[in-house]
Amino acid sequence: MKNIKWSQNRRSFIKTGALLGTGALLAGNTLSAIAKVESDSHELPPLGYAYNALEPFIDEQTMRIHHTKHHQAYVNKLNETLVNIKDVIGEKSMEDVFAELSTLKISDAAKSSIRNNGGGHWNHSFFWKLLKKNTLAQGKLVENINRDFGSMEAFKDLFEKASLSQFGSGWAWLISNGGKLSVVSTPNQDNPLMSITTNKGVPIIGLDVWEHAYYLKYQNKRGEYAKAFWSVLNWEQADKNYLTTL
Ligand code: MN3
Repeated sequence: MKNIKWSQNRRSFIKTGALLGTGALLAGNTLSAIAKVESDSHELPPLGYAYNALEPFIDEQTMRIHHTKHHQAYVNKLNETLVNIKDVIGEKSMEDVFAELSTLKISDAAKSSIRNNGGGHWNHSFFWKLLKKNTLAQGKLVENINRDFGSMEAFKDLFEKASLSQFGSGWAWLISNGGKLSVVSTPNQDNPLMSITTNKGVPIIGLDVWEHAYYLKYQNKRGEYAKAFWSVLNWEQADKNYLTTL
């Protein structure tokens, strides 16, 4: 699951160059300084579907604000942090940086930003891909959910409980450790890839249980939102996520 790179974004460099144009006549070193920062920066990924595509289970306004305001803010703050630590981060993938978070030679403030804003960016990028109506629960993942939890109902029950019992903001996860499935939760924007968590594994399914993810439609009823999640979970994507861990 090395789908998000710290230095993924070469398009920004090209865009910046095009924007400046040949008439800009910038000194070479100024241009290369801009390009360097830009090439290390992340962009908000497109949702890949309309903001109202998950209605009535997740409403259009929530999706729009969640994607364009909340996720964008994580991306912006992450980019601000990366400017200062790019020599340490280099070409590492986000996943590798999460795995090395405890031992990276960066300031505590930068670590905290990677945890919150890097985590926020990764978690939401992962989450958007997991949302689609009317997909069929089938394949290896479903087979092994039955193997590891006894039944689909038992798994869903456990996952909903994890969503509810995460105090304050956080995420509920289905994770894989070499194929073995378990349900965990993490606070804030932590995720199971981070060295600082006790619930390590590869995320297969994740549910954002921050109030910003559901409050407009569900208010305080997080349990109803967690139940509605099954109607918009993209099982095909979840199965793909799982197959990479076998
Ligand atoms: Mn969120």
